[in-house]
Amino acid sequence: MTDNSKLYVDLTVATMTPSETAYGLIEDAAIVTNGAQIEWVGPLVDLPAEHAGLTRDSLGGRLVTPGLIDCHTHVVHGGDRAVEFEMRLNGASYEEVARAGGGIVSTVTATRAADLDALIASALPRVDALLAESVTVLEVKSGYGLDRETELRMLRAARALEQHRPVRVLTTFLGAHAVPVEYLGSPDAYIDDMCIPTLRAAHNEGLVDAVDGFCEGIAFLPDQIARVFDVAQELNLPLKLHAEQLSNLGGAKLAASYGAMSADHIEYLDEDGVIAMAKAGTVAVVLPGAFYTLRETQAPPIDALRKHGVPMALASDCNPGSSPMTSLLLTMNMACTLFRMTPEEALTGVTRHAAAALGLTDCGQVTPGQRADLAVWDIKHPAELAYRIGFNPLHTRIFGGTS
Ligand code: DI6
Ligand code: FE
Repeated sequence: MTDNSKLYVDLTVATMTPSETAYGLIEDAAIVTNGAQIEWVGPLVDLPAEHAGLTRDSLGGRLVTPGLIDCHTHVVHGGDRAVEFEMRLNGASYEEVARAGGGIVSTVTATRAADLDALIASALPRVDALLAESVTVLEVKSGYGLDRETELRMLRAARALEQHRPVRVLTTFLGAHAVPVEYLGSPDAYIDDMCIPTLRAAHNEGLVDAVDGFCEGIAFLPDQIARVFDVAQELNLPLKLHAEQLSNLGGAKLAASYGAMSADHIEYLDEDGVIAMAKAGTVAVVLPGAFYTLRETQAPPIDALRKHGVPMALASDCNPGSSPMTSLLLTMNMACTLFRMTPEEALTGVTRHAAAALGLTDCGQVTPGQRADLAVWDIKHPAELAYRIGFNPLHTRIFGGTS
């Protein structure tokens, strides 16, 4: 117990720790934080004597959960794609839009045109929307630069978000996101001559926490992704992969064979791929915002993921093309309504399993030793978080012990 200690009482806590009770729920609970860390959690009646003298901060019977974690975003990018949205509504498919030079490539043009300050400024309102729902950890990908300078600038902008807002940012290098126009028809040359050297440069600058790719017919084939992964492994960087979003190229299997932290999207994943992920401990990151926006009809294999015990995380996939969404609460609702995930799976997906998808062990649960990243909600039961649509019951967001 130190001067930094705080004692919260009059609360229910969803610890999200695996336990006998759903959500790891503890009623009539107390939480002791010590600076940026959680020191003690449990029923108030069990509060150790050493903490009993602390001033009590009543949370008025509210529900406490871990601060939410958005483990897959593209919040840093230039421009928007409202016109493409309109094109699709006039009949064009996502792949047709991409092949016509729209899609990812049009965002690349806008991102290349934006300087560092512009990238930060345009990302901040999106970050603020996520933080307003208690997000405390945010993953941000590059992948709209596709040239050395712009990829580095995106990652610098992502890192800079921590200077502008109380949030922890993890950066992911996604150079293998799309083939830029100057390499059109030469994806191998792009991978070898641009993507890999840029990854090395970004790593040298300390800008990369993980490496990702887009394994898809309209992007890169498994052997091209593998070349990027080989370099990432040489640099000791953990891996993630956009896999099986529009078709099944065996991306999740490839990711699992490299011991990747996560395979993301996975609508077209088959049971073989699920088994490979289970064996490798690769987290499934489910992205209902993209499924919804693209009006996809093939849902990810939730039953098979459950059957084989693959942890399921959820994320916004906030990006200007396939998921212009900045709400994890809506993401949770969509996962329940569209994929029949349970509200408990949904909340686990944006807390404990989202942490696992990022390789983090110090957040995503309310347990001693974890960071004091907490959300205080004006609700009684955690199922309310996934149940409502367009309603934000956040009362207080606590980041590293500070509200
Ligand atoms: N899959 C997606 O859904 C996003 N990226 C990816 O690899 C879409 C990116 C975009 O359309 O801008
Ligand atoms: Fe994505």
